Amino acid sequence: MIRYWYEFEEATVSGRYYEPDYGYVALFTEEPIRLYYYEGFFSSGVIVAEGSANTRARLVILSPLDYIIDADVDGDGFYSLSSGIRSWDEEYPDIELEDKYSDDGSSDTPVEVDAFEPDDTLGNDASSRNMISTDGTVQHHTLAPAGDIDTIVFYAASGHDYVIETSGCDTMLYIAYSNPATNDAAMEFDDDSGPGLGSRIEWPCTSSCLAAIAVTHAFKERTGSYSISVVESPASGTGN
Ligand SMILES: [Ca+2]
Ligand SMILES: [Ca+2]
Ligand SMILES: [Ca+2]
Repeated sequence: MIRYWYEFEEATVSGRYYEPDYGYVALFTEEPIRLYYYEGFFSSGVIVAEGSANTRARLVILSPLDYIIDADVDGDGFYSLSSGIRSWDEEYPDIELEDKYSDDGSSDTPVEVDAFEPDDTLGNDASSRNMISTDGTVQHHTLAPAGDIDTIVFYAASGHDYVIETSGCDTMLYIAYSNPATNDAAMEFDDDSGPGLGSRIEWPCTSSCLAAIAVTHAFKERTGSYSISVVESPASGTGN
């Protein structure tokens, strides 16, 4: 069924899909599939295929660029296997589902909101920003409620290297920095270079500045806890 709205149209599916060898699954949309007129592809929606004994697979449309496939293979109501975030552009080769949820620091018990909040945006006032030391001191944060963003800043000195690392849940790590002399701003990003599904960025600072870190969960609908540290060292290169 398709419904038309001012900015988008929504489609829902329902029914059974029969496969000659495996039988059938029931199909339904947990969230309608939404196509904005100004986007080239679907923006959101969740399609579920339900098999016997409550086993389920779902396609979660994250944006016109990416999606996730999750599976509940034992019918316990919890999607334990996931493809992770995939790009539609990668086409659809054999997609391996992995046990991404059980060891990522996420759990069924609610994760507490941490004491650093509110820190979803950088305060204008320096005293309202959360600073982290660059001597490796570990800070413990949570990404809760779902969709939480944690911003953390540190002073970076020209000619020094910095390693920013998270461990715990499946984080995404961003660092934004600027060259105050030229006003050039840049950003780097990492997902899984740290321990487990943690993140790690090695960043050689070439111009002293206040560097801003942002941490989010790789799955915007999930919560989790993580540790973060920043380690400063003299530049390893010889040109400094
Ligand atoms: Ca937080
Ligand atoms: Ca936050
Ligand atoms: Ca990650």
